[in-house]
Amino acid sequence: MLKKLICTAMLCLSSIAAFAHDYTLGDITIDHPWARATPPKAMNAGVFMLLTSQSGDQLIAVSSEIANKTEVHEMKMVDGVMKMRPLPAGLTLTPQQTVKLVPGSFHIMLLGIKQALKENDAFPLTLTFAKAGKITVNVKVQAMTDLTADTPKHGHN
Ligand SMILES: [Cu+2]
Repeated sequence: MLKKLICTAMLCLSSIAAFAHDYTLGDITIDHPWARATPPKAMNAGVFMLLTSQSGDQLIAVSSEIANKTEVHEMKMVDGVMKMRPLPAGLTLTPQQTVKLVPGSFHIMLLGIKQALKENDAFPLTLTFAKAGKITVNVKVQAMTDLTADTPKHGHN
């Protein structure tokens, strides 16, 4: 149901919403990992998904062969400017609460991507959780022209 709500908000095509694209690892559900398509010379890209842990966990590492570096970021207002910064200890998953990695909030940042991300492409991303361990998910690339207002701008502290 959550996926449907999220996809409606992002004006997903119904074919994307219908695509079975969930993963489970231990008691963690990873729902609809996707990345926003990038312009041809882009250096960075954002990856989004919904994470739910029944007993609580911590996303401590992320990696992908398509980027030089991969970080978990949060977005915060600093002096009236929205900035993103890495979460050094990773992302906390509170028991039974869905953590939404969505544009404008938490996200996984691919830094130094080796190629532009094109709509309908897919690539592997490995997530490591403190308790549940490791899983590699397939990230779908989607065009998100309706959400260009929060295209990642990098203001790393
Ligand atoms: Cu970022």
